[in-house]
Amino acid sequence: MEKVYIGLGSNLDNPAGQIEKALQALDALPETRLLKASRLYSSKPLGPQDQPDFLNAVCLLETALPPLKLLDALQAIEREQGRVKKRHWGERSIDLDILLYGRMRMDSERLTLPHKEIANRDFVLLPLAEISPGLTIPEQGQVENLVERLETTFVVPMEANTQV
Ligand code: A4P
Ligand code: MG
Repeated sequence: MEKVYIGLGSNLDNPAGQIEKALQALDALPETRLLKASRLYSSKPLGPQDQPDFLNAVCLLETALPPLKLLDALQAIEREQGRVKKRHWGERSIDLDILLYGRMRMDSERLTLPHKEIANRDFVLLPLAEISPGLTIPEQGQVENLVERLETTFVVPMEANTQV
């Protein structure tokens, strides 16, 4: 079993409901268990500004699915929840990214691990620090130090997530 961190984001079609539903779908994957989920964080869109604000969260899974099988499963959940690709960094009903897969490093056409933007995104680092204080990201350092290095943060935590 590997410990895997997933980033969840939504800015369409009831974002809080989309994230809740995706967490349940992740917990229901074969050979996979949801261990922790962060609160929801409201964030300004990164990328095109003419789109709604996002809700973001991260969760920790334990899974026996290998990385590409897990990516297939995430993309199936995205399709199931009606995600339609509109534009790069654009609006979406649900986006599921593999942030970390254990300490694995990988750079293939379909999958880069750790996620290539992990150290630059407040809406990823703040919820990661919430559920796993002291977490180190391979080659990048400790999550709290990465948060300090951000120039600005625009994310605001919502009420506690009672899911897990
Ligand atoms: N891919 C490669 N590595 C990974 C990985 N570690 N996890 C590939 C998941 N997928 C990975 O992604 C395109 C391809 O990345 C996938 O087919 C997969 O094979 P995509 O989600 O279809 O979307 P995209 O928009 O073209 O690019 P990208 O870089 O994935 O966008 P992001 O990074 O997902 O950004 N603003 C706020 N505040 N909050 C957000 O959550 N999200 C986005 C989307 C933009 N702005 C945002 C947010
Ligand atoms: Mg994505």
